Parts: sequence; structure tokens; C-alpha cells
Amino acid sequence: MSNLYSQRLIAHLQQIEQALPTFLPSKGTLQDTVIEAMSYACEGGGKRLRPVLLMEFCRLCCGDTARALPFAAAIEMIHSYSLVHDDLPCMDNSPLRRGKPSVHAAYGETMALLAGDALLNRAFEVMLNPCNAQAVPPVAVAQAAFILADRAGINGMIGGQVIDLQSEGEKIDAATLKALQEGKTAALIRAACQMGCIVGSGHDEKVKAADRFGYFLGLAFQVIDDILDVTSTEAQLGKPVGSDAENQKNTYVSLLGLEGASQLAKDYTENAKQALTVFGDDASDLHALANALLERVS
Ligand code: GRG
Repeated sequence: MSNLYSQRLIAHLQQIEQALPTFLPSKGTLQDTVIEAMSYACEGGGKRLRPVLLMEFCRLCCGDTARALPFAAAIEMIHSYSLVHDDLPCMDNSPLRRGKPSVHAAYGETMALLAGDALLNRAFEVMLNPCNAQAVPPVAVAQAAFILADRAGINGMIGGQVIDLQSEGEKIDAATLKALQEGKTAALIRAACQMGCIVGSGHDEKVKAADRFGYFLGLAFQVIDDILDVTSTEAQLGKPVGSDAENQKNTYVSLLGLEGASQLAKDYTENAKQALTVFGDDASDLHALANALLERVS
């Protein structure tokens, strides 16, 4: 990820990589297979974009990033669970994720379903565990957990996925496509930015700015994802390419063409960077990240 992240963001990434396994359940019980599948789903290979954003916004609000780690781990667990379920035969039926067999291909469909469910629950266990979260004020813990529950649910990620699945094979208009992507992708990225500010005790103006940054960055991220599904390779992406067209999905490429989609990603990225004004020069790593995401190849 060195081409995506500055030194400071790489330091967050390293903290997350170290901490994440410690927040997963330990083996040595009757549930070892599902625990293994949970770890497999969360193992390296992903960009860790959401937890890195959470940690950086915590720092930008002068919070202690070590205290943000349970929240960073929780959002990565929810993201990982969504990928496990999205890959299932009843959804995208994808055999490959992050360059290796998807969880159902490695552990079977029922175990993948349960591992995803268990990751969702574990995320809340970790955030709400009085031992993990003791250094964060209880109101901030509740606010952060509420935001994640809301954005991962029907008002966000699951809501977007429902529109996505129900519109397969049908042509939808630009407003419906935007609602789909706001839910499926931008909701969790917004949550990461807001949660970081809340855990870092940032004031309201910063929480709102972080939310706006996450919203536009999330939309740009999805447009780029749509473009990569057409222009990239399986080796680069670590997952099958061309699946959007194969599954007759509505994407920004099918709606606007490659050039139109590319311009839209640039516009959203500009909006995202403008939202950072309140953080001043201290947000330079996030400006660089927004630019680097435009150029990403995986
Ligand atoms: C099935 C509960 C459920 C939700 C499905 C988020 C989602 C909704 C499905 C995942 C598939 C997908 C293409 C989502 C759009 C968001 C997106 C581009 C996810 C991939 O995120 P990256 O690129 O993944 O950050 P890594 O592997 O880097 O962590």
C-alpha cells in the first residue's frame, strides 16, 4: 500500500495490522473452524482504508490513536464481513477475494455465512467492551457504535446492496445509482471519518467536515472501483474483473462511459479535498490519499 499511503498513514496501517488479530476470538474451542474463517476473512491483502481513515481523523482531532484501535478493528471487521457475504453464491458468487480463494471457496458456504455474521457481532463486542473502550468517554463510545450500526445497516451498506441486487439487469437513472453507491460504499467510509473524530473528541464542526470528506471520497472510491472492473486485471485487483457487466450491474461506467466516469471521480475528489479546510495544513496526508486513490490500480 506504499503507493497509496504517506509515512504517517503507513504508521496507522501498521498499528491496525498488529492490533486486528488481537481483537478476534482465540482458537482452542469447539468453534475453531468459524474462528479460523473469521481470521482468514480479515487477513492482510486489503487496503484497510476505513480503519486508516478512522485513525487519521482521530489524530486530526488531537485524540490518542491507540484508543481508537478497537473502533478501527471493528469497522474493518464489518467491511470484511460485507465482502464475505457479497462473495457468496447467492450474491455475487465470486471465487476470489484479495488474491486468494474467497471465504466460502475455502471454508464452504455455511461457514462463510456464519463467519460473516460472527464478524458483525464481534465488531460491536469489541467497541462496547468496557475493557477495550475504557479510555474513551462512554457517550463517544455510544455515538461511534451508533454511527457504525446505522451506516452498516438498512440506511447505508445493506440498503445500497438491496438497490444493487434489485436493479440487476434493469437500467436505473443517475439518482438511483447515486443512492445505491451512497449506501453500498460511501456510508461506511463516512462512518470511519466521523467515528475517528468522535473517538478523538473532535468538536462538531470537525465531525461534520469529516462526514462530508468521507461522503465524497466514498463516492469517488466507488466510481474508481467501477472503472477498475473494466480496465484492470484479476492479478492486479485480486478478484475477478468484468463481473459488473457479467452480472448486468448498473455502474458509473455503464451510465457515463469510461471518460465520463473518470471525470466524475475527479470532481468528487475535489469536493472531498475542499471539505478538509477546517483541518488546515494538518490534513495534507488526506489530500495526498484522495489524489492517490484516483490513481489506484487495486
Ligand atoms: C452483503 C452485507 C452485505 C453488504 C454488501 C459493501 C458491500 C455491500 C459489498 C461488498 C462488495 C463491494 C464491491 C462493495 C462496494 C464497496 C467496495 C468497493 C468494497 C471493496 O473495498 P476495498 O477496495 O476492499 O477497500 P479491500 O479488499 O481493499 O479491503
